[in-house]
Amino acid sequence: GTIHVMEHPLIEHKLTLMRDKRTGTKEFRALLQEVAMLMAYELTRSLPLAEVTIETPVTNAQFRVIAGKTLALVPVLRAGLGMLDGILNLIPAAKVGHVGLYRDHDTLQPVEYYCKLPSNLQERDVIVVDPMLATGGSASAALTVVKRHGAVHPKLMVLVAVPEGIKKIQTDHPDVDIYTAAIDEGLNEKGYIVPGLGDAGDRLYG
Ligand code: HSX
Ligand code: HSX
Repeated sequence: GTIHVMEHPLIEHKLTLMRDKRTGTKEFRALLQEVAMLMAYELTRSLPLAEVTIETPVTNAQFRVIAGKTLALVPVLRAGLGMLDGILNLIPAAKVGHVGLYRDHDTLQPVEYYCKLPSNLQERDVIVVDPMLATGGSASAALTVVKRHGAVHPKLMVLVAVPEGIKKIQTDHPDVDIYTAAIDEGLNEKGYIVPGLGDAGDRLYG
């Protein structure tokens, strides 16, 4: 898949504020939703349009509306929820599914603990949403889940990615395009993204 780094001064500025450890929970939450909305704006740039006839108060004429499949957003619990409302601000008609994953302490493998997805996933444009792509274990597992429920060529939208996680997704899911606001240096010994912004779930929810 292709990796798209969504470069925009507003996205970069807000992400920098989020990286600052002095930024508190309330502001961090607001910034993540704002960045998610801006990323959704960029990501939807290539949506196909179709001609429709519209009766204006003056005349009938041809105009264009978004065509094709309804979007389905799948935030990975729990940090993915931090981006959901921002995206829904722009795409209110999107369907939403939830996938919950935790890491098993013995096997270190992601384990699915919750899964509720919209019907007819095979007919939708599915976007898996999670702020951090670190080792890639969680996102890869979430993509496997949505594919098992029918998703075709789902997309992955993250805030910060590292080369390790990108490589994992490209190996496990070569059909998946990744959209990120930044590619950071790498992972430290604890699996945290460097320089990163810490644990997104903890910074969102404490
Ligand atoms: C980590 O993310 C582990 O798999 C945890 O179980 C999971 C927790 O994420 P969050 O609830 O903080 O978003 O990689
Ligand atoms: C964080 O850990 C994020 O929200 C993701 O769910 C996960 C990323 O870690 P990894 O599975 O890519 O290593 O809580």
